[in-house]
Amino acid sequence: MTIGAVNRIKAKLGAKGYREQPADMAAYSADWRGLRNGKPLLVVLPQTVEEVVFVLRVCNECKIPLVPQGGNTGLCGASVTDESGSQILLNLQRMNNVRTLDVDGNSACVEAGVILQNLRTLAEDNNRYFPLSLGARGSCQIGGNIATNAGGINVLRYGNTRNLVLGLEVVLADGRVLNNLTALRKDNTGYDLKQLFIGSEGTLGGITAATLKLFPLPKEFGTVFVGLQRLEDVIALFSLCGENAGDALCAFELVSQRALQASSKVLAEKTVRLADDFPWYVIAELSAPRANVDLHTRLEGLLASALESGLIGDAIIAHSEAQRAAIWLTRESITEGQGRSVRHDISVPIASIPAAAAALDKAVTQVCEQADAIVYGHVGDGNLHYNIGLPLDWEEAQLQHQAERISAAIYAVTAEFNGSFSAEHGVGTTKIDAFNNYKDTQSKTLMLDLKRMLDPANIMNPGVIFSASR
Ligand code: FAD
Ligand code: 2HG
Ligand code: ZN
Repeated sequence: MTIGAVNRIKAKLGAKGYREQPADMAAYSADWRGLRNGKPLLVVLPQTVEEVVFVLRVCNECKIPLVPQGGNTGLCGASVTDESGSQILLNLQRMNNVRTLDVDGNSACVEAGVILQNLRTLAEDNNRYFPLSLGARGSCQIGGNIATNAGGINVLRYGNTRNLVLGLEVVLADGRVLNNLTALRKDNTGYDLKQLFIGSEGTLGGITAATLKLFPLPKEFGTVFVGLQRLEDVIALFSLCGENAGDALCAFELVSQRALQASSKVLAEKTVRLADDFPWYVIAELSAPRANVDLHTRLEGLLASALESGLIGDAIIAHSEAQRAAIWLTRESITEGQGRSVRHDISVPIASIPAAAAALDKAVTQVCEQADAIVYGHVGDGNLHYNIGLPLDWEEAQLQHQAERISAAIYAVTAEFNGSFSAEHGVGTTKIDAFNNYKDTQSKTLMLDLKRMLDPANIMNPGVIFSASR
């Protein structure tokens, strides 16, 4: 039955539409973190909605599990198949058309395989802005961004991916197409079904296209790199920036000294430098849609008063686009520079961050004295990457054992502070224990009911969010 199904899919998609040799499938098989090295039954590369429909119908009929994949930059082990050789990998890269661009209406309808940076560039070429921005923007795809409800550095001003989606086209597990590709800003005609698929991590259907919001293109940026002594001061600076800049504040990111070290490992030279080292750094950015709005003067005033009151220790303002890019490169290189750490993307209420960080430090050290905390993140959203490096000479089994204990301690502290065990990257396969332990029972039950209704044969990314056995 499986061989027949594979042959039908191959015949329908043609030679460009699939890969079947292990060497050709290798590029799609391992995830970015190297956590999973899958063995797909077949990699399919459809180019049209009709082809996606065909693949899903056949998989549903023959009960073949299927893993949707975009740019394969996900960080929670959900974007590749398992090692059984029984799952099909559905990569959307060839569905990369821009269907419509409505400049006056501030929206674009694009297919799922469009690379995030390409959409940002297209918007910019048309004097518009697509604000989703993350280190993986040159590789990740719109479908993946939507399926993970990606965050990034501009959530503070523009919201998560969820807030950027006006409409969706989704192929359901049984091959039916949900066409919700509206560009309407207001529509109260019953349930907002697109929300179900945003953040669903490929477990409910294959997203094939989306209508997305565009914004006026910022013409002026004010970007600053600040050194501070205490996390309490970081939170006070956040309040000050909000009070002074209001909606112009679009990013407020935290970098610890240890995270800065990690970043400088992958940069040829330190791109941002203050005269002294500080335990904490903040990257804050203001933007304005009009040129010649003097954000720098506003920032200088704000920073001068913060310096005078001792809230901050030092600061650099970017005076050119190159300096601004260097500041952001420093922030974005942390992910790569830390190597294989135990990663977390927790959130807590913003005011609790200093107390939560102290409790996290204590709990992690109690579990493992060698833990090397690499802390950074989207502090303006209450979202911390509290990542833990472990000794490089440890055996894999020892690493695994300690990683599990450390993550359990981190999630327990996060729960004490009424936080979330995943603010950004999703549950995937790596946070199923946390999902089982910390997600409330009613939500879990309702999610499973929805999953069973939309995907009764459990073919869509099985083993992601919910345990494979369900
Ligand atoms: P993939 O990794 O291919 O897939 C991710 C999930 O989406 C999987 O569950 C997959 O099955 C599903 N999926 C993919 N495409 C579809 C589709 N068309 N239909 C249905 N399901 C689909 N994330 C953040 O939130 N914020 C950050 O700041 C951030 N920074 C990052 C920096 C780096 C250097 C890296 C490597 C990753 C970063 N990430 C970040 C994580 C990752 O980039 C995002 O989760 C991104 O949205 C994933 O997009 P992708 O196209 O690579 O999806
Ligand atoms: C970021 O904020 C990403 O840079 C990646 O979400 C986080 O490296 C990580 O774990
Ligand atoms: Zn992040």
